[in-house]
Amino acid sequence: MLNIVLFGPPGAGKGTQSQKLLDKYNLIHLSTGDLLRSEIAAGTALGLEAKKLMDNGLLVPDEVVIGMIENKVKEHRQAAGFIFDGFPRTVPQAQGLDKLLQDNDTEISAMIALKVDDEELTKRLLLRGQTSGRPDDQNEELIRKRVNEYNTKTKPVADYYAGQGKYFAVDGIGEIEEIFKALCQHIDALKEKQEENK
Ligand code: B4P
Repeated sequence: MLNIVLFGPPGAGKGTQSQKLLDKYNLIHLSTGDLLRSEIAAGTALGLEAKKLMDNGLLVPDEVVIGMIENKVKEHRQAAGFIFDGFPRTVPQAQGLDKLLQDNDTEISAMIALKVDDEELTKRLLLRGQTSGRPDDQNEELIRKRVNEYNTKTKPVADYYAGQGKYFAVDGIGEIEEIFKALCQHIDALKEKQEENK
């Protein structure tokens, strides 16, 4: 299986690039942000709880997102692989994901990080906020809080995968197509390696 963690701060282009990668590599897209927003739209108890945190730029508890991902991985046991978008966002989530994949006889192939500076992130998210209607994209203070959550809780996840020799980074600033090409180069190299080891 080809299991990719697409990593980066809020607004780095994870969702944008995931959509393109799915089409090319026939993978299942698991975005915890999207899963949480569907819970909110459906008005579930989990959604109501998550909404309070998300609207304030804070992370949702680890056990909630790990549980959601577990259900989805089990639903798609026959998949060619997964793109994890916006997950894991903390080291305990990364550990939970490793265990879950191990229980399903697979593992993370690589984490690929999109590198974008804070000023560009703020600009992109404020722009998206003009049309997305997402409460967490509406003001600069909230966006900075999300970036701060990323810097304190999420960044260490990169070290976690670097420790396993699975961390790669690409420049997330520039044309969407160019960034996509850079991601594909890494993924094609991984696929080749998997073929050689078969
Ligand atoms: P997410 O839905 O994951 O939101 P995001 O990080 O804001 O989005 P993303 O990074 O995918 O957006 P994209 O760059 O594609 O999370 C939302 C909230 O849910 C979190 O704050 C948290 O509360 C909660 N949550 C989710 N997962 C969680 C977890 N695992 N644990 C705990 N809590 C969790 O797009 C941004 C904008 O940039 C778009 O408008 C796009 O068009 C634009 N863009 C993309 N690429 C560009 C480029 N190259 N140039 C210019 N603009 C570009």
